[in-house]
Amino acid sequence: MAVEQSLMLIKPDGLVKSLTGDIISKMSETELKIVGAKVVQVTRELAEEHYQHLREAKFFDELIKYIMGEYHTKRVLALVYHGEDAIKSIRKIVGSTNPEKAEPTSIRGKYGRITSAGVFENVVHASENPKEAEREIKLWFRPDELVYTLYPTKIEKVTIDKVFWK
Ligand code: IDP
Ligand code: MG
Repeated sequence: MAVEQSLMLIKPDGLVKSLTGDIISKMSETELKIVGAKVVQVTRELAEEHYQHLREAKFFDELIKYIMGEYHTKRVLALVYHGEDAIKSIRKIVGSTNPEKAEPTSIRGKYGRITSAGVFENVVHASENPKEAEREIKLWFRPDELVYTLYPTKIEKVTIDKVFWK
């Protein structure tokens, strides 16, 4: 078994149905550690980059609208889990992509549905393999938003406008 990390997203349907607590409780069965967490308003750019492997799928436009929150709420909870066998153990708890085929006690089996438009509203995302996990974690999080330095970093000098409380 390898120590891994995985990106988990509680999608807009999960947030609007107040499932965050239930999902995080269920995740505690894995004994993995949360090493990053934030609420994100997903831009089109982030959505299309995240689901780049599905660009040709016939449900792509609907999927982008779904993850951007057009049907529920414009919020996604992004979490990074770290620990032994993280990817496989999370995928098991999450269940199959199609919520109707997912194990009934898995997160997607319990809470997912297929809409009349054919969108799989399956409540959560979980990385499929270590390569995808690395790509996704780097897409969703900056190094300083994680409590562990999971991947090599570099320092660059930049000048930026930053927002402060008045
Ligand atoms: P995964 O989320 O289980 O890794 P992917 O194949 O990577 O599954 O698909 C990403 C997301 O696209 C799914 O979670 C689901 O929301 C949506 N999706 C995948 N396949 C279908 C489909 O056949 N019809 C409608 N939506 C789908
Ligand atoms: Mg996937």
